[in-house]
Amino acid sequence: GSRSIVGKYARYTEVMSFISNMEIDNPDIASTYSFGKTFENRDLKVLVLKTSTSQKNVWIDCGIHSREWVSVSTCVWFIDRLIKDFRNSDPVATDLLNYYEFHILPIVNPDGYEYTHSTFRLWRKNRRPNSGSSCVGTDLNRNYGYKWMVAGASLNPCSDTYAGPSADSEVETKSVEKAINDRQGEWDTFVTIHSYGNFWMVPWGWGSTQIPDYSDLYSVSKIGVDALKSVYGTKYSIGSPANLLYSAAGGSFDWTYAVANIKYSIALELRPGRGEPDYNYGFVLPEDRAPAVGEETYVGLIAMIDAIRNL
Ligand code: ING
Ligand code: ZN
Repeated sequence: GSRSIVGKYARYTEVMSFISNMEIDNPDIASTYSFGKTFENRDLKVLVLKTSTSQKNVWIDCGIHSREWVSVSTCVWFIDRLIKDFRNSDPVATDLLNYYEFHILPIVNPDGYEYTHSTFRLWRKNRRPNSGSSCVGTDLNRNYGYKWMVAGASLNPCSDTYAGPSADSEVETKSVEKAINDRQGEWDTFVTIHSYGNFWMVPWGWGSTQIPDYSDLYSVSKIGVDALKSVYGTKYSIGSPANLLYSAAGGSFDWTYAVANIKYSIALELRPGRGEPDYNYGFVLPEDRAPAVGEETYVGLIAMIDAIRNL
């Protein structure tokens, strides 16, 4: 089968085939690398888009929480659009690919993602069993090794925000940290994509103190949300998880900001947002919204990253 998965809620193997096909069809700019295996032995595979002149890296990941399907479809949309814009000699896409290597991980948590397709639509965590409990899984966005367990996380394996037995206990978490550490000093931007709520977020997740770079991150985020809104009028709020949602420690972007030293560490919550007709769908946003969410998010992220490049 070879249906196009762009703008669809695709399965893990379809997303892996998609990035392999991108690599085969675009050998001048696209390559892939695997940096680990999940508990259920699925490949953690990144698509890289770059030209020979790139000098800094951007990381974008999706699907750390398996039920957030529109996150995964948005990473696929981003890949498709960036390649098309580059092929069409769009000036911003050309400048961006001449300066940046984009490392895109479309599914951080493939075991959980497949479980949401096969068994339970609202599963959030990974799928590693917990010793001494019949409850399965760790919340990967509570498992990263910075201020682990200081807020908004649980030590109960049955909780949806179970932080794991220790920081970095999960192979998915450890592997992402290693992939980033292996290219230390090359990153200037990290974006991790969730749903839902229409939030464009800056650290910290762990608590409500403001980061030293808040005004710089706010400025580029404002450029992102303004560009995003220009597409279909979707309104985003900018702030930290602690201020917009709740405090939550052990999240990936606290780690990338504090430990990996990636200044522009950003987390998105895609649609639906409060006050929108779709709000009650929550994580179960209908698939026919995926193209619009992908498109507006692409436009917002490209605007933000181009602003960072021009600093
Ligand atoms: N929201 C995120 C969560 O992990 C978040 C919010 C992002 C918290 C980054 C901390 C750091 O709870 C969803 N919907 O998962
Ligand atoms: Zn999430």
